[in-house]
Amino acid sequence: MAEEQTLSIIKPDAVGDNHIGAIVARFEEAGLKVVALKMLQLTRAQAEGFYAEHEGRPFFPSLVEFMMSGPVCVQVLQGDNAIVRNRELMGATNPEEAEAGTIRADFATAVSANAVHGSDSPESAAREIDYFFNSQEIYPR
Ligand code: DAT
Ligand code: MG
Repeated sequence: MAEEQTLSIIKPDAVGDNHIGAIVARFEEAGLKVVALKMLQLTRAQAEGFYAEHEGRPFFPSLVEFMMSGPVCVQVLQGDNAIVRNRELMGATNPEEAEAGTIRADFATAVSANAVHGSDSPESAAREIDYFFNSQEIYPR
């Protein structure tokens, strides 16, 4: 397995529910290192651009509204096999299908308010990290 970086977003529902620390703790307890982190309020253009792969899907407009509904916390996680590892920690997209003990099982309330985003491939991770961070904002260690 290779040392990787992946993009994680704590979505507006989880930020609003005061779960930033609990979610970041899941990453750190699993051995993933937070090598970049910031809070921001997404503009419509940022939300649409981030989720461009889903444009045209029936849920796209509500997904964009949801992502703009409050501040998000975006972070770069680094570690062995970080992309898959983060997806495992997150659990399934629909929290009703997420395994017990995963972030979405514990903190998400609906598929449309599912607490976290995580890159799903090395290609997505590269694009998504670059979408939110410049190289000077990332502190690999
Ligand atoms: P994931 O976030 O697990 O990578 P995805 O890329 O398929 O899932 O979808 C991106 C987000 O879009 C997902 O986190 C929540 C929303 N979404 C996906 N499918 C949905 C659906 N059927 N109804 C409502 N929202 C949905
Ligand atoms: Mg996805």
